Amino acid sequence: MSSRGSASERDQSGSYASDTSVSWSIVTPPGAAGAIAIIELRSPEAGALEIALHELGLAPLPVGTVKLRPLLGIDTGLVARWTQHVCHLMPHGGLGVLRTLSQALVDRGIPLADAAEFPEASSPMEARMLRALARAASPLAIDLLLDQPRRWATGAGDDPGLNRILSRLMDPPLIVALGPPNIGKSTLINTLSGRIVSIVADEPGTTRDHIGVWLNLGGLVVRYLDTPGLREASDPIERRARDIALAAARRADLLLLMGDAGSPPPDPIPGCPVLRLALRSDLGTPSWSHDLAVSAARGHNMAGLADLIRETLVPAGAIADPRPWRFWAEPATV
Ligand SMILES: Nc1nc2c(ncn2[C@@H]2O[C@H](COP(=O)(O)OP(=O)(O)OP(=O)(O)O)[C@@H](O)[C@H]2O)c(=O)[nH]1
Ligand SMILES: [Mg+2]
Repeated sequence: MSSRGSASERDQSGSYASDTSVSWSIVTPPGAAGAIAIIELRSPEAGALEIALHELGLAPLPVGTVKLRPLLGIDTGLVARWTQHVCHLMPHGGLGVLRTLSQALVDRGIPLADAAEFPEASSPMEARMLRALARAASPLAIDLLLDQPRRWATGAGDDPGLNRILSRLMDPPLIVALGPPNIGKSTLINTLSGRIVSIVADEPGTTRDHIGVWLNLGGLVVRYLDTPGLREASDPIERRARDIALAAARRADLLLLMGDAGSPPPDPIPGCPVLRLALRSDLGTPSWSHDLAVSAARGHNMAGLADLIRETLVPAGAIADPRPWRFWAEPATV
């Protein structure tokens, strides 16, 4: 092929890098049970896509046309030429078809977009790892990601539960703080973030809307939402604020159910991992059972709270687990 080296050339050089400007990626959602998948061929270079389509055995397709075509002898599907630089192949959406087509594209010298983006990578898996490294939210992800090409090369299998936990290192999990008014919820978010993000006052109903920050808890980056105190809302603004808090709680990866020595035990909320926290512990600790007592104003147990949250969301055992981690979003294709 004029625009790219063959697979055997790449093998001999020991490098995955090729001189093509055309790359592909799967743009339909990973694992979606759709009847049709979309593979996007893309090139920043005018004319490169024509050559690639020709060499894939696809007849010329003017920009703006969609045709039903045989796809590399593997499937039949629509081919849509959106622009000079973008063309979509739409095979059936089964994982088997996708895997075979993806491999055929790589065999014909058209790299996965990751590999095109990281020509210094020595394998598609390493290119994929480098891309993940660039977007990982948590510092704790770095060493794990760097070790993934080696782990996958061993042929060991991954584990869905472990994948789910470790995905929290890529996309920050959502933590929602809930509790009655005037117990120190906003003081806690201010202390955890080291700055004033939420107004504090000795008056119930100070926080009227949810306030969010990203926090780095010992290497795990989380999204943390402070919410208005939960109470029977008398006016519409407070009712709206309470609804917002409860809606956020339904999406949370972890709920912090809070109270202090003077408040009743937090109501259990089914379906989401929960930590029960006693705030303002310098004024006394509640009789209801709690996972940790903290005083944000006095700085008491703040490091313990960060450790507890991190261990609940991403246990140290998951970080130390030697198995490979499926850290990418699209189906495993190469
Ligand atoms: N003694 C003591 N007082 C605290 C502590 N944390 C917060 N407070 C005080 O408790 C009062 C309420 O604090 P906030 O952080 O505004 O409470 P909140 O739960 O966010 O209140 P709402 O926004 O109304 O729901 C303020 O006067 C704080 O200074 C603590 O650890 N110890
Ligand atoms: Mg508040």
